[in-house]
Amino acid sequence: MTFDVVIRGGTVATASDTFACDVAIRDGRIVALGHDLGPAAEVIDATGKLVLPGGIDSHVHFAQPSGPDVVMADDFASGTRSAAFGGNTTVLPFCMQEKGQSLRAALKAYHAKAEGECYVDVSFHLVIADATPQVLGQELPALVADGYTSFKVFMTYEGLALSDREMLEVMATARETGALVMVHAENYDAIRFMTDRLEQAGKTAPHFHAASRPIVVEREATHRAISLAELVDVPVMIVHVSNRESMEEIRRAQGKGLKVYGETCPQYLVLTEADLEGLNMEGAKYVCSPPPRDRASQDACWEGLRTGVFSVFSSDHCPFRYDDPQGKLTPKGRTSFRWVPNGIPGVAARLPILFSEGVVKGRIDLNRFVALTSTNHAKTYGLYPRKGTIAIGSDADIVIWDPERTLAITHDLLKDGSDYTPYEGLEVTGWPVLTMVRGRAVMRDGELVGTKGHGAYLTRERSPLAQAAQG
Ligand code: DUC
Ligand code: ZN
Ligand code: ZN
Repeated sequence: MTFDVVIRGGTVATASDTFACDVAIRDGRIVALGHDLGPAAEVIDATGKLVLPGGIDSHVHFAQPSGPDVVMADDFASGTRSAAFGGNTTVLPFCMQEKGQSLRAALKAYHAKAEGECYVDVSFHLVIADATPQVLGQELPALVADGYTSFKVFMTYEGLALSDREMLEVMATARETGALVMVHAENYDAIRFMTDRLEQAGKTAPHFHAASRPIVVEREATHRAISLAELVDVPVMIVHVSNRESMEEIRRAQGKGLKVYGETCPQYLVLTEADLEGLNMEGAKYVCSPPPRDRASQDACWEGLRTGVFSVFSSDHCPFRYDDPQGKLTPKGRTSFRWVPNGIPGVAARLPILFSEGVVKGRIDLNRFVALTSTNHAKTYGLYPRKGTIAIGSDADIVIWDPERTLAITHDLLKDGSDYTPYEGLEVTGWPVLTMVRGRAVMRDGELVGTKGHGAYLTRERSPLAQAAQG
């Protein structure tokens, strides 16, 4: 029987094993693993390369309303294109509810933005900004049943921050429906207090963004989120963790047997607060929340990745153009860091950074790399084993990886809609040479070869982590 594609001569790595083996694909799925598998319409030579499950980035933002006069730099076309250039085959963007809006209306708008536009597969998390009885009692249970099985809640930001009571209500709904709650953990009042004080002292440059939300602000909120989840007896994922104190809160909870999970991101491994100190407004390129911290925090994040305190490594890709009045250089942002759009691009740089800084430098092994960039995302968010592994029956979502290619990251390699990368000049070893989504190449040797619209919307199962809490 002829296959559509055979990937020949590579070294396959999953979250648990590394082995020399060919991969045969038919109708978008992996159908055979082994040697001398037989004829195929296309044979891809992967000699000297790694054959890995495609990256799954479970934390990205595309086409998100970002306030008056500010425009996010990526829509679904450019965001998923950039994802493919970085070796990703599935991304999970957020569908952001706005105050007063129903979740169904928010979803309708996001589906309209994504429909026919995607190069890789996508599935939405829901952001709950308006936890009304209608949303909690009617909409969420129906939407979880329809495959929207994870929600994010914010403890900070005007128009997004939930009170502790609202957090508890959302968590209780998650428990009843078997959904997984993701938490942005920073103390809103503390940030407002610090921001007001800094502005009163004339400290308005971008680098004061970091001073406005120091580690204690994140650590306190992390502790509180975990405590609320403990009260409700529901699993939680603390996203974009930046430092040791917050990591230790998660570790302590895990040690007590609580179902608390953690995520960290590239910016907390290779950037520091000092990056926000560029001349003029240059520091705005690094404004994200939580902010990058210091070397000791980077070490803590590595420890969390190594020891399993963090089970997923995501980009938190949240792109704004720099040299653009609708981006980082919005006129209001020049008056105070308070108004600089929060977020940085990273979907294409995530895998190279973790491979180079992690695998090549001996901090994590290859199987842990696969777990942190792909398998654990699929397992956490209800996509496994369709996604996140190389196994017979799984979707043929594969990245062929050159483990020896060394280059300096430059923005032109990443193909996103922004005009800069915060990782410009960072030298990495390890780079994707082919990204395949359900058996079709999307990126090959730095060229876009896929078609817009090949990326499909994925409805998801309930997270196995969350289902355990039900009942
Ligand atoms: N939180 C995110 O998850 N992404 C970007 C900005 C933010 O605060
Ligand atoms: Zn967040
Ligand atoms: Zn985010």
